[in-house]
Amino acid sequence: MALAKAKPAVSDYLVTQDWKGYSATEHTTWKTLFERQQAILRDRACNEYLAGVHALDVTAAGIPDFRRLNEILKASSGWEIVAVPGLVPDDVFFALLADRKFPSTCFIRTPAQLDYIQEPDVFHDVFGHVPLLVHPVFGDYMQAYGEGGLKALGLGALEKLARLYWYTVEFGLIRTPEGLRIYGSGIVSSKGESIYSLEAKAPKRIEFDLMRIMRTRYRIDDFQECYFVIDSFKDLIEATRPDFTPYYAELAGLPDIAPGEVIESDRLL
Ligand code: HBI
Ligand code: FE
Repeated sequence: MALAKAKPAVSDYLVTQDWKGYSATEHTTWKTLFERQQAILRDRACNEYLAGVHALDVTAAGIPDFRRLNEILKASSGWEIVAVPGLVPDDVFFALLADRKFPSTCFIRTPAQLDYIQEPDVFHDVFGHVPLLVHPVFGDYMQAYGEGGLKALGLGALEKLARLYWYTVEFGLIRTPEGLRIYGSGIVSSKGESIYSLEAKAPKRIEFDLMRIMRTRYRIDDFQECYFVIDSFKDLIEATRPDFTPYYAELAGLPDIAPGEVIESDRLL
């Protein structure tokens, strides 16, 4: 009889950021990406995101040292960045978030990939995700998502819950007194989509609706065909606070919605 393979532990996926090992070219890639996005996001990203960039002292200087970021991040929010080599298994990802640890990749895209890269790199993870972890309500939402993720795995509902992450954490828009703003990390880390998501005519901008989002498929290879708009992070965390078990049961009987489709109950902006 073969010995059962031990399930890898969360710690098996953690690495150390070799900050001194980054080349001048890699730091220059960060600088180029940072400066481009800073100019675009000034009037497009939400204030909570911009405040996080400022609080963490993330600048054009180069790829941040996770140890320095963590001094500020831990003290301000209890979150911590842990370095990972790339995408980690879902259960590991959720367990880390539930423990207020955000897994960040360390590598940076090549100069040829400035405008588009499918897998997360350190620019997406640190510039895109980490600033909002400073915000107390958003930070709690991310932790709750990790806890919900572990539960969804047990209920076979990961596909539904992953759509919530996609349409909020990655591609969310928020209404503010100054107008529509971006908070999704997939948008803030993309030059093209930062402009497209707010200004293009084509995509649908739909008021946040939890069940509707969990029925909506998404594309990972192009700009989104729809974005969901929240009014505040408090509304977002309130809407997602209940136990999702009955929601998943209801969703099992409802058809999926295509990314570009509009349904009757949609409130379009
Ligand atoms: N791993 N490093 C990393 N980053 C992610 O965003 C990530 C992951 N593993 C799984 C995962 N995301 C998905 O489960 C979520 O997007 C739902
Ligand atoms: Fe991401």
